[in-house]
Amino acid sequence: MRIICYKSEQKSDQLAALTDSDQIYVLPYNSFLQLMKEAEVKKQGCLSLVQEIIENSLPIEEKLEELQLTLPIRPDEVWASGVTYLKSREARNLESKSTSNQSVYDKVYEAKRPELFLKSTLHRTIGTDTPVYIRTDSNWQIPEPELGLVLNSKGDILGYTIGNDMSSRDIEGENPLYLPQAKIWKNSCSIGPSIRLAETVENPYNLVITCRIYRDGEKIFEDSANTSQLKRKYDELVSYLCRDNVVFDGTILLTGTCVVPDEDFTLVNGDVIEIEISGIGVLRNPVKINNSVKITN
Ligand code: DO4
Ligand code: MG
Repeated sequence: MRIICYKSEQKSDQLAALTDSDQIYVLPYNSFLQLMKEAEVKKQGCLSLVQEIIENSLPIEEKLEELQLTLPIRPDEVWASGVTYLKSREARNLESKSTSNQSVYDKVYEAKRPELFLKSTLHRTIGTDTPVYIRTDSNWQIPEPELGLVLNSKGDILGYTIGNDMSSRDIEGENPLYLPQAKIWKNSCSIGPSIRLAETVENPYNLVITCRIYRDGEKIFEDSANTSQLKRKYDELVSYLCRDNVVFDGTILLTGTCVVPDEDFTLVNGDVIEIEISGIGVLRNPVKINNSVKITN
């Protein structure tokens, strides 16, 4: 069972359930947060609440492709995990031209404490079919396709979504202390297109993550990874996020990337990024330069 959100005819956000047979049922909410809260008040899981609602209703006539999907959740914060896959460690060492055998990336990959960072806030986060922006002061930018955990304020994993942790490799490579600038800017994070309810995921450590990039209508990149390659456990990442912290209902925690385009690849204006995760869907974003930014020095 997946949860989506779409623009209704009245242009308001409409939450809906998408069943495994691709039937869509309207839910009486306009955000996943309302569904979460109602389930909590009723002391039941999100899945049983959704099942109860759809049992007494009919599916809508529209097909998924006909709906204008929006963010399936409007998170106050999106956090991300770094260097949780071997592939990411190698990529970070390459971009920072590290020659030591104990770079910060080697250390954090092996350390007990994971690397977690604030990736985005609601107003920097977009859904599917909306442009992600590339920075105007970077010449080496990539998407990072990642599994996202949907959390409540207690750190329970309520669902899984897809995230794109857009990244600037030259800015981070120049100095790891530039991480916030390499990771956070307008439209640098996309989430969606759906949330698969946790109760309906058989094994979250066996999900295929595929990334495809198109330029002028041609596929110029495709690669896949499996969440079985993750070095850490989801609960481990969540427990560090929650330590001495305030975690909001609906926080997203991205779990790190294991798909990295070759060294000579950078995104350009007009590219289209697709990230697919088995059982969740395809998150599709065109790439744009943020023309509203003017560099004065
Ligand atoms: O260390 C920097 C961040 C790495 C990252 O975002 C990832 O591994 O996905
Ligand atoms: Mg990342």
